[in-house]
Formats: sequence, C-alpha cells, structure tokens
Amino acid sequence: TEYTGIKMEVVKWSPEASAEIEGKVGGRKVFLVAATLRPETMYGQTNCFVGTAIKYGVYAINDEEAFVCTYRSARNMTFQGITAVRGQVQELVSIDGAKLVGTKIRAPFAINPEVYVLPMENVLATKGTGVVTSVPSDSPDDFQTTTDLRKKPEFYKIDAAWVAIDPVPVISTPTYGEMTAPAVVKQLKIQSQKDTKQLAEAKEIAYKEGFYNGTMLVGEFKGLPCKKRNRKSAHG
Ligand code: ZZB
Repeated sequence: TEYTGIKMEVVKWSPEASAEIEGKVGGRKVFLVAATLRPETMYGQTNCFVGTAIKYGVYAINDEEAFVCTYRSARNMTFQGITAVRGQVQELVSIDGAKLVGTKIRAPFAINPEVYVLPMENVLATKGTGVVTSVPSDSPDDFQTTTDLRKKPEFYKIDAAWVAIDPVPVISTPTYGEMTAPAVVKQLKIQSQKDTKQLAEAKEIAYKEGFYNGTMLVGEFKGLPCKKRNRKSAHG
C-alpha cells in the first residue's frame, strides 16, 4: 500500500504536553505526522487521533523540524533519507498519547485548518506513525469515534469544543452521496468504535466506493474522479 505522510504543525500544546515538551525541542517547529491512504480526503480533516495508551516521542528530523510519532516509525524514517544520519534516531523527549490530547494543530488543506488531537481506542501502535488524521465524512472509523466523543466528552476526558467541527463534504459517491462514511455506518448499524469487525467491513466498502466511484467536491480537482486526482498527485 502507498501511504502519504501528512505534517500537522503544533499550534498550541495541551497543558500536559507543554509541561513535558516545552524547552526540549531546541527551537524546532514540531509536527504531528500521520500516514494516510487517502490524501485526496485531506480537505475534510476535522481532528487528529492518538492512542491514549501508546508511547510517542518527539524526534529531531534536522535543526529546524521535529516529528511526533511512534519510535518504530521514527526509526523507519531514518532509513528514508529525511534525517541527517541514516539509521540514527534522535529522540528529544518521549510522551504518553493521553497527554497529547487537547493539543491544537494545523491540518494542511483542511477546510477548517485548526483542529485538535483526540483519543481513539482503535489506533494501532504498529501501523503507520501511530498518529491518525481524521476525516469523518469518508472514514467510518473516524465518523464513529467522533460520534462517541460527542456523546460522552466527560467519559473520554475531552472538552466538547475539541470535537465541534461537523464532517465536511469532500467526495460524492453514486451510492452514498456526500457523506459516505456516516451512510455506511448507518447501513451496517454500527453503534460504537468497539464494533471493530463491522467497522473493518465499513472501511472496505467506503474505500472502494470513494476511491473508485467518487467525485471530488472541493479543491483543485473539483468535479474530477478521485482516482484521477490520486494519479495526478501522489502527495497531499
Ligand atoms: C485519512 C483517511 C481518510 C483514511 C479516509 C481512510 C479513509 P489500511 O487500509 O488498514 O492500511 N490509519 C493510519 N494509521 C493508523 C493506525 N496506526 N491505527 C489505526 N488506523 C490508522 O488503512 C489505512 C488508513 O487507516 C489510513 O488512511 C488512516 O486513515 C488509518 F477517508 O487517513 B486514513 C475508508 C477509509 N477512508
């Protein structure tokens, strides 16, 4: 599979993250970095997800930039030619996912560019960077998780304002219209992010429908098939 990396610059750390990180990054700009299969959906980002039980680090990429991601993905990046010394990981500070929640970041290309870091139960530490950018219009996992967070903000220890952005229409599909993920979640009668089996099926359906039959509703490729947009530009 071809993943695209999305860099989301930190605008304001949560108080917990600030206490651990500020003063330790040496003037570098810090970005949360997410791996996505669907760069054409980036207009519709409404937040970003981390796993609360996952360990993250802030890794120096060079003197100007540092990335927040898992150690595993930071190590992989050192073999992709983006760091000064091949194979050498430079961890500036480590941090628990739970403490990143509430951090405000800038999501490139998003219609609402200032978004928050929120908790998701199904983030896998072993996949991508461990940071997931959220597009509830087109990703069933993202739609269901933001729905859960909106229903019970206290339970998830978040401020309701952090999950206030509604899904943004980005792609129209012949079967599901402008809100593919919410429609598929409804069709499969998914109730919560704990319904992981149905969510995997929903993701498969939404992916096929959006990628192969979808038409872009916004941006540079408005009116064109998603497939075409993906061929023209592999990078967000
Ligand atoms: C934005 C996006 C928008 C995504 C969409 C999907 C969809 P796959 O097929 O299993 O490889 N993801 C990335 N990293 C993780 C992680 N560590 N834990 C959990 N989820 C993760 O799926 C790749 C997708 O899974 C990625 O693409 C990311 O969400 C998420 F409209 O990025 B995606 C129907 C899917 N639509």
